[in-house]
Amino acid sequence: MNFDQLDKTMRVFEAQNDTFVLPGIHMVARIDGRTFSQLTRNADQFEAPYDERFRDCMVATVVHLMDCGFRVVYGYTQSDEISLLFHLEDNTFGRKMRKYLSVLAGEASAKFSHELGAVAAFDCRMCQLPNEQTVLDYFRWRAEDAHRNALNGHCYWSLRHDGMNADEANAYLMGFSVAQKNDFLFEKMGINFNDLPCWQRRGIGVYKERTPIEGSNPITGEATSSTRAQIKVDTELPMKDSYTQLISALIKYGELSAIG
Ligand SMILES: Nc1nc2c(ncn2[C@@H]2O[C@H](COP(=O)(O)OP(=O)(O)OP(=O)(O)O)[C@@H](O)[C@H]2O)c(=O)[nH]1
Ligand SMILES: [Mg+2]
Repeated sequence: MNFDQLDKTMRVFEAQNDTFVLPGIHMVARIDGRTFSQLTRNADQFEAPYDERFRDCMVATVVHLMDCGFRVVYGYTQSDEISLLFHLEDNTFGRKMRKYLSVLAGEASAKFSHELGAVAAFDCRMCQLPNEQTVLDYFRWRAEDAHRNALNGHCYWSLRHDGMNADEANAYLMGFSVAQKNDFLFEKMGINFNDLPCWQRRGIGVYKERTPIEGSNPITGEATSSTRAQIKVDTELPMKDSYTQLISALIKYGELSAIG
């Protein structure tokens, strides 16, 4: 068998099971830190439940992923996960699934490790969503998960910082409802959950925002005005209907307008 024949024969084994995302399907990739419970526990420089350096590494990774060759209209991060919403017409790699999964996991792992200064890896999965409503539900789901993580994390770590071990803290909180957790934080720990930083309770969004720029024509001196799309890292994401409207606008226009 010459090389060309061998190449043709072997390509079949490589590509036979390739799958593609159908046109008209919304894509959201979720990229999640691999065994980050261990990473954050072993590297004892991280504060728990929330660490600002860890957050900044995650945000830098989102910004990088939004500019690594795909058409991403919204990035969202909370805890050790990142969700990326692609433009409905994104056609990178002909929508070949394995390229999205492997490239995004690889780019995220490389960028985060570089930011952190230690080896860290991410996995990646793709949600294929049939319509705009399921995209909106997806992001509501992840925001509610952020809220739950924040409440549970603050309850658990306030007990740990108070001297309990992991088993004692888990046993103490066993069976607590959401209301009881809020009451516990407020009455026993002096923490008003609603006063905690918004980025911890809701996560962080990244998207393009178009802003006006005023200038002047270098030859005539006349005033000029144009617009520029800039990446915005939103640490004060809105809630409920306002959040839904933000994501709807990004689905529709691919960016937000700060012009009004
Ligand atoms: N200390 C600290 N830990 C964090 C922070 N953000 C995320 N983490 C850790 O990241 C973990 C993320 O949870 P998971 O993704 O469910 O756990 P995992 O160990 O990464 O497991 P797999 O994703 O299944 O590989 C949390 O349990 C925390 O331990 C932070 O700001 N500070
Ligand atoms: Mg993880």
